[in-house]
Amino acid sequence: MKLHAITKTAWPEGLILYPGLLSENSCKSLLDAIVAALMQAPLFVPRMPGTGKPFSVRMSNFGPLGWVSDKSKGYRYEPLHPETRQPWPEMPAILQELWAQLVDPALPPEAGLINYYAPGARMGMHVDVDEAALNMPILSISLGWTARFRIGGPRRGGSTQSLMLRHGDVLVMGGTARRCYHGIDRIYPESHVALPTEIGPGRINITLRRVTCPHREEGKKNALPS
Ligand code: MD3
Ligand code: FE
Repeated sequence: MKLHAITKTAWPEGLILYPGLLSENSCKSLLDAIVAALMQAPLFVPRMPGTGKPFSVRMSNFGPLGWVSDKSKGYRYEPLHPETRQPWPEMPAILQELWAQLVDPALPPEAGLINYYAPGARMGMHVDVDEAALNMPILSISLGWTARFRIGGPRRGGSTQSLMLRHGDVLVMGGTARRCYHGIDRIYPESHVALPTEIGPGRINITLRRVTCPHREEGKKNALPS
């Protein structure tokens, strides 16, 4: 008899899923806040540095800093919307409270990236390294359609695992997971939850991030942790 050893990699350390943590009422009020924010700071199309290839995901932000990307300057955080040149809308209290409870009450999130996935949109495998505060976890909230999320290891091309992210789910990535490759394979109209008509069909993901690092000098972006 032939014995097969199937080595299944465990989830990366520091990845915590809270399925359905947000109640339907919380999801609804968060979606109201998102609709209001998008009136002030409309979704923009981020572009790959160098090639200018557009992302299929459209974005906006809450908070003092917003993640943006364009052909010439690439991935970075900016205090102003790239098209309106206005500050990003304020971080809703519900997001600030969630971060204080699950991540850190002392250092509030600086960026609340709003990702909108229309049907067919996806996000390729990448690591999030545009933050100086690489040791702080990232908190993500999923709304609307279900997504198949994929996470690998710290290097591109290693083994990966997938998990479903559904309406109301909260995912926290700290520790080892914070530096792992990840992406969204596809989204599914699995549930009956519909995003507000002002947004359209599909999925919204909010990621809360600490961007600056109080203990690290300015301009030393992406410096290795001490
Ligand atoms: C794991 N967003 O905005 S959220 C991103 O669903 C991003 O829109 C995906 O990846 C989305 O950068 C995934 C979950 C997530 C966010 C950041 C991570 C997982 C992560 C950073 C490190 C490891
Ligand atoms: Fe990411």
